[in-house]
Amino acid sequence: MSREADTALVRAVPDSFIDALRADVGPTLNADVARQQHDAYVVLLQSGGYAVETIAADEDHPDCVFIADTAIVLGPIAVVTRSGVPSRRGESNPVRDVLSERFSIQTIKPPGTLDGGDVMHIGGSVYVGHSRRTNRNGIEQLAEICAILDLPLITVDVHDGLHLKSVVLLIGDETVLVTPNSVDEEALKGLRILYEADSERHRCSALPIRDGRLMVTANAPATTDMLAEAGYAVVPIDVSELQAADGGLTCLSIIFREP
Ligand code: CIR
Repeated sequence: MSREADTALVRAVPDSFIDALRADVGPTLNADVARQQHDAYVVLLQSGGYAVETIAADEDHPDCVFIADTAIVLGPIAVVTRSGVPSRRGESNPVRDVLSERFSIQTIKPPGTLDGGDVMHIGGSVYVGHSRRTNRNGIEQLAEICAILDLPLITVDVHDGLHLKSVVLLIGDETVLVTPNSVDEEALKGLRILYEADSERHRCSALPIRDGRLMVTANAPATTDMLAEAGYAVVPIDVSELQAADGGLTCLSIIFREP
């Protein structure tokens, strides 16, 4: 899992972030606040032992900071995705350029759609969310890529959440933090499940970092306490402005081990 990884690829916040996609209309987004919070996220990754590489912001793509949706790294292969939302499809090119220096590239082609936020690599298996953003054809293309790597692919139906990793988060070896009643949990059998507090439904995001700590969003104190009691070395971080655009901690970086 990510503890063996050593590079985190991130993307800067554009001024156009104020036009980022979001399910619910809320107060106007603030790009400066998002940038400060993103900076803190980068510092935390660096303190956790990652070399952080930053791709410049793209003003034509308000959601570009959510870089994890554009590509996933599976061993020696980087899969360049094809977003389920057309306005995000142009985000991939510079990410592909950076990853192609290190990995062999596979690309999801039409009519397939796949967002990186729907793909989770746990131990010897890959889990993919069938969601509003990732369709059956995208999953079939990913299955062909996983077959090259001899990795079983498990499909998880996402009922209530943008992406699989909006509601199922890898927080440690074979352990996931799940938003209750958000996915078909049958698909997760064999994994240890901890649940997000009901009072914080869809608020908590978490990301394990290389030094063994667990980054957790600051807006979820009850879930954070539960995780601390379960033995996790939690480190809260405020990314509320990025969450206001439906992002979480996993979608802000592509973490990989240098080949
Ligand atoms: C979107 O709707 O695509 C962005 N505003 C948020 C993407 C968040 N990505 C993720 O959870 N993997």
